[in-house]
Amino acid sequence: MTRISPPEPLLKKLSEAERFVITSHLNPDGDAVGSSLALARLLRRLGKVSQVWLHDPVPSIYRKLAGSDRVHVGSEPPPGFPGSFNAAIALECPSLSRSGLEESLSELEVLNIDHHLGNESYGVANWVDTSAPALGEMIQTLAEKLKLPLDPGTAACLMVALVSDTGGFRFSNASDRAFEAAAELVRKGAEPQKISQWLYETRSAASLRLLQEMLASLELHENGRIATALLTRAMFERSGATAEDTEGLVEFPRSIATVEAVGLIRETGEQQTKVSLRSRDRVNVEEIARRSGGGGHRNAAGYRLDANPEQARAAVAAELAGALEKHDAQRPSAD
Ligand SMILES: [Mn+2]
Repeated sequence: MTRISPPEPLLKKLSEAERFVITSHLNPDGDAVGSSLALARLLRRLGKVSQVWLHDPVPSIYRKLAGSDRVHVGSEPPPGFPGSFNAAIALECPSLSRSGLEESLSELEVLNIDHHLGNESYGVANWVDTSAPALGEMIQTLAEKLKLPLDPGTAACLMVALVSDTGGFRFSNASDRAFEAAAELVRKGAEPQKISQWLYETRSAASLRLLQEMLASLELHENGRIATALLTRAMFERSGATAEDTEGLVEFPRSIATVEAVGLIRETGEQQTKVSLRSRDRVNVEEIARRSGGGGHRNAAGYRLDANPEQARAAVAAELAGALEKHDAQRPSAD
């Protein structure tokens, strides 16, 4: 797929404005955190002021990244906002509401940088490249374009973005671009072994107890092609786990040989759930999420559903069965 270069209006804004707020989506993942911190560092190299502002806290596995302790967290604006800032940069937000800070950020000109399908082009400048393996890879392209050399700290941020969005280079977005970007980051001082340890070997004991509970709730549907599992409030209570401990749990049902699509349902309140969908290959779960007001990628998406966990499970299993049927119908008969 063709790489989309940073558009001129974006480069112009980046060079003209002096003080930026950088934000990303709710429940920030490795790409959101790594890209935000890397962009902040790059803008500072240009002599600009940049403040990262996220609605939700930085998960502990990303707190080893330089600058993560300076992220402003919460719905209250950082000091001096909006008067002392010229522009807001939204990363990884298909719509500005995904930041959870839409109302405040609308007071500034917004620059929109994203790699999600269905981005609403809400910025005064928009750079959307859906073939980018991670937003971090776009930030790396931007650094190159601005002729800003990467220091080891920035390279580490971008590596965290790339490794986490490609699932450790195992997902369909682990493209030639992903490996080329990674090679460059290693040359600039990123240490893959250290980063893998941060991302994959720093689980809490509570998260494993929660995993045990989740696996006990596992159900297979459609001859084992679909798996669903639950994370109820009672499970969180029994295991002592927090929302943060759910990171990566959805990958376990997906690792079953016969499973092509997974729905993990997390109970967030009375009659309220958050659904995480995962799929293999060409089974499209993004369509399901988008229909329900959520979003994501073809193989990883999510949305909120007002239902109790078992109701949500039934609904999600039916949606996934529909996606499989669609996938089967599109598959050439020789396959
Ligand atoms: Mn991403």
